[in-house]
Amino acid sequence: MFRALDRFSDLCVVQVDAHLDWTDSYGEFRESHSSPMRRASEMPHITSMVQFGLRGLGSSRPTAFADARQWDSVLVPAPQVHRDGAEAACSLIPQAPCYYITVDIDGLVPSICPGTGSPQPGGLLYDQVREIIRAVAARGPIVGLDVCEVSPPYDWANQTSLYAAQLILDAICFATKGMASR
Ligand SMILES: [Mn+2]
Repeated sequence: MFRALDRFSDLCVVQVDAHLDWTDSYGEFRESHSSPMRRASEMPHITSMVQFGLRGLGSSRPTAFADARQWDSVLVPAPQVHRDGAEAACSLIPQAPCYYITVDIDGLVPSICPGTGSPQPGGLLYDQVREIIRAVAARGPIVGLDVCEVSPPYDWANQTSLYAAQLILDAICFATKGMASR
C-alpha cells in the first residue's frame, strides 16, 4: 500500500501498533506483518514516521529499535501516552505535507479489542487513538488510511470490528472536516 502512494512526496506515516514492525526479514519473508515500517522507511517518498502504542518490546530485536531510531522514527510507547496524555503525545507528530495513517488494532487495549492475532497487555484506549487521528487531520491532508489485524474468529460480539469501523469513520469525518477548514 505504501508503494501505491509514490505520487506523493515527503509523506509522513503515522502508525498505531503494539509492535515496532521494523524486522528486516521474518525467516525468508521480507514483506511479512513484522516488516511494514522498515519497508516503508526504504521508500523515497516516505520521509518521516511516528509510531504510537509500542509495548511488548520482546517482539522486536534491539537492532530493529536501533534502526528505527537511526532513521528518526518517533517512537511513542503506550505508557508514555498514558503518562503524558494524548495531547502531549500528538505534539510529537512530525510536520509533513501529507499523512498516511495505519492502525494495527492491537495498538488498542486487548480488553476492548480482543479480536486480533498478537494481543499485548496494556495499550491505547479508543479516545486516545481518536485524538491521534484528529491531531493528524488538523496538521495536514490524510492521503490514505488502513486498519489492520482485525481477526473476527478471536473477537467477542463483533466488538473489535465495531471499534475498527468506528475509527475508520472517525478518520473520514476528521479528514473531510479538515478539508473544509483548510
Ligand atoms: Mn501489531
